[in-house]
Amino acid sequence: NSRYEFANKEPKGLSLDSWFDSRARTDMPTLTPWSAPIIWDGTVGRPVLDNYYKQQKVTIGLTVFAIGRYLDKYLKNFLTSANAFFMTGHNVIFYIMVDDLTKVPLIELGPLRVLKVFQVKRESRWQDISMMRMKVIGDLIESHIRHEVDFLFCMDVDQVFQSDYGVETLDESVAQLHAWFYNADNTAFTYERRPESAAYIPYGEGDYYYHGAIFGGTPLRVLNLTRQCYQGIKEDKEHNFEAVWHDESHLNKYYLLNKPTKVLSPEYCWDYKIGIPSAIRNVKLSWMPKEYGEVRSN
Ligand code: 2GW
Ligand code: MN
Repeated sequence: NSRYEFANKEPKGLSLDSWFDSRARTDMPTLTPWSAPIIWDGTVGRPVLDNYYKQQKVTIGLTVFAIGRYLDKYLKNFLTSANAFFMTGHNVIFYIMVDDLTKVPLIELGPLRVLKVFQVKRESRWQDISMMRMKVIGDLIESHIRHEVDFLFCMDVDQVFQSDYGVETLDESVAQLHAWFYNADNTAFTYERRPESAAYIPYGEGDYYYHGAIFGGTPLRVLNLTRQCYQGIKEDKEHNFEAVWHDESHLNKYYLLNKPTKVLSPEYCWDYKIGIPSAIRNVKLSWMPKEYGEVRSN
């Protein structure tokens, strides 16, 4: 019942078996109950995919918001590391949303990389800074992004790329397993549990706890996601309600109803505070430590 039509960008001449080995990891589930691949290190033959996407001349977009202190504190490291490790060898457009154009760091980009900067107005509450991303990303997909890229990722800025984050992550609708919950039972997931919220998920339901720091897919799929999440955020606001984990709660509700076609292991967004369990073999992106008192004092 979506307003959008989804163009099928699945690799056409490329079957899942030609690049994905679900048996390469026996320590972790590598397929969801609806048979979407869960990308763990070792399950992917990346050269096959790299060749395929190079022939297709794909362009991949990456949106990131850096507002207020997050602009000073995180954007430079995020961009520098993304330039080095995000979709190396493929065309990339970075869409940077900031509240102060004069503070955008000057970094030397690789040859296949373009940076587009947009000014957005700063919300006074941090919860609104986080949630308004759904609205702004949706508007930007409609006006620019859908004409410019084949695939899109949307990420938090308070993280740093550690190694190649490649085309094995591309798909129609891509969700990220949250590092703290990949091994947890669904009753432990921090879904919104109050029935008054549009993000409500009852105990016993839900497949995974997904992380709001990364979501992606084809532009139309991501547009649909951001519109539906923003709709839920607005409905809650009309009832003076706010979901427990803000946009992330609405994202989890969305993915419960609209199953992702690919799921990324927590190696794609790891929190070193947890340590390095044996399942985590190759970290591609990691959380930056954050002193909540310092950055969350607005
Ligand atoms: C956010 C919280 C408190 C104070 C400031 C901000 C803030 C966020 C800000 O001042 N400026 C800013 O640009 N942001 C953007 O929002 C930035 O891109 C940041 O990465 C993103 C989400 O905020 P963050 O990273 O502090 O939230 P986390 O790491 O606790 O993230 C999870 O939960 C959030 C909802 O509470 C989101 O769903 C997020 O996607 C999740 O990773
Ligand atoms: Mn974050």
